[in-house]
Amino acid sequence: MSYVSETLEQLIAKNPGEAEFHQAAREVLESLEPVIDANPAYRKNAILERITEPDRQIMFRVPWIDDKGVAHVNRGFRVQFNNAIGPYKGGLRLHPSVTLGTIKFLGFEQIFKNSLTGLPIGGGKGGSDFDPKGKSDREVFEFCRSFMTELYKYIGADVDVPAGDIGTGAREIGFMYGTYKKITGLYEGVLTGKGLTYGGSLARTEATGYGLLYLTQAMLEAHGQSLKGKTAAISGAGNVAIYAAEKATALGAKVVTMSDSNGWIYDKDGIDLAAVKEIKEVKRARLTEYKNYRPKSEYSASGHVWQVKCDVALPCATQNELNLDDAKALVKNKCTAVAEGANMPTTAEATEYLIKNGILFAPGKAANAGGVATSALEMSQNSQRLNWTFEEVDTRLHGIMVNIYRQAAAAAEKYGHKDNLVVGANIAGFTKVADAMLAQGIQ
Ligand code: NDP
Ligand code: 2IT
Repeated sequence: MSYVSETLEQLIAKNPGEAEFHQAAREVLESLEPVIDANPAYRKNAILERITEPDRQIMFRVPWIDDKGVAHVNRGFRVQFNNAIGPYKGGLRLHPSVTLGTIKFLGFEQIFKNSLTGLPIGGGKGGSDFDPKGKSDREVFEFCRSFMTELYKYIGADVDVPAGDIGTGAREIGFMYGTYKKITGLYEGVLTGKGLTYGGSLARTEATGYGLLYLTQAMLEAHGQSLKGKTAAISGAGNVAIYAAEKATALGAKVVTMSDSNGWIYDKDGIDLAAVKEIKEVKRARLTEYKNYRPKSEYSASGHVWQVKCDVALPCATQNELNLDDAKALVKNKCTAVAEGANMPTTAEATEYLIKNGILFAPGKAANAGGVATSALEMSQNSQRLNWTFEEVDTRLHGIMVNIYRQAAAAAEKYGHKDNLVVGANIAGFTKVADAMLAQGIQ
């Protein structure tokens, strides 16, 4: 049995019930075969066993009291996966579906994504099965404070630096930062995605969505295409989706769909982003309200946005939201590119189908790395006690995304999988971390 198959078999046996982690690990490990074969030192030094086993996984009780005085208990997680190239770095997801397996898949992906940015950050992820939806600000504060009274023990500006993800935005980061500072007395860059008045970076809010489009543009240009005049389908209506839609529009595309967990909107004249921002960012409401702003738009509570005809598809909501049927519809409708704003939004079968059918495919760990890259730029600014301008951060972000595309494309070609960015991103991200692990001995 090959080293990769052996490691995967052990991983599945040792981590039962963690389907998303198995899915992410399988995708990465299988694409590493050519590199593993070419470098016997990786097997000799148990690199695959070590890179798939987190340094530590922390699970804790998070009790909080609601507005009626009733106590609740959620489960908190932080998985510190790998710090070979820098402090653990990765977001905190607050969503009722969160399990240890979810956080492990995200933390594992983060190792390679963070490596691709070229910046010194290791991989980690955390979160809770708490649902911020429908909670008052006071309830969210209670939860965040309780969560941080445990998490603070394990993090620090040079140790582990959490940030936002699904359900964790500026409000939650503010509450958590305040609690960390209150307990430790340290004013340090322990979280990223902070508000601009207390250490946040300009362009961090926009970074994941903008970065997604910078990488998409680089990929299209390498194939003699551009975003100008293209129709784009986007899923999600959160942080990533909103700023992906903003940049896609600025680069000349027309965005015709967005979605939330209840349904999706189709606006053939192009989505009114100011309306979506008001509904989602200000009112924290549902996309059903979009019709009040644009009576001619359509709302659907069933199916996926991928059934709509588009040239470019940008899944920006959550994992496994683009399945084989969706992939078939995209191919049938002559879509030319899929770039993942979310983490692992395309199922394994759908990814294979899209690539086989010649669709340009940018995997999340390359395409959505702009968020964490800009988080690392926020860490730099915090260390320097300086703030850079929006243009400076945005220019660096653009350079990082173009470089990620080039690195992934070059690694794919070098190992005989030209244009396969899944293989290329995994190999390029892995090599740097694995070589750092080799240099540091068996730890
Ligand atoms: P937000 O919470 O801001 O938005 C998430 C959006 O996706 C919402 O519209 C939400 O709908 C929808 N959604 C979430 N979960 C589900 C679900 N289970 N089924 C259907 N729809 C769902 O999160 P982000 O925009 O920050 O994150 C989106 C994706 O991007 C995630 O995969 C995240 O890991 C990834 N990502 C985020 C980065 C960041 O910097 N924020 C960086 C890199 C990747 P509703 O409003 O109904 O909840
Ligand atoms: O998935 C991700 O890369 C994020 N949620 C952003 C992590 C970060 O540390 O900014």
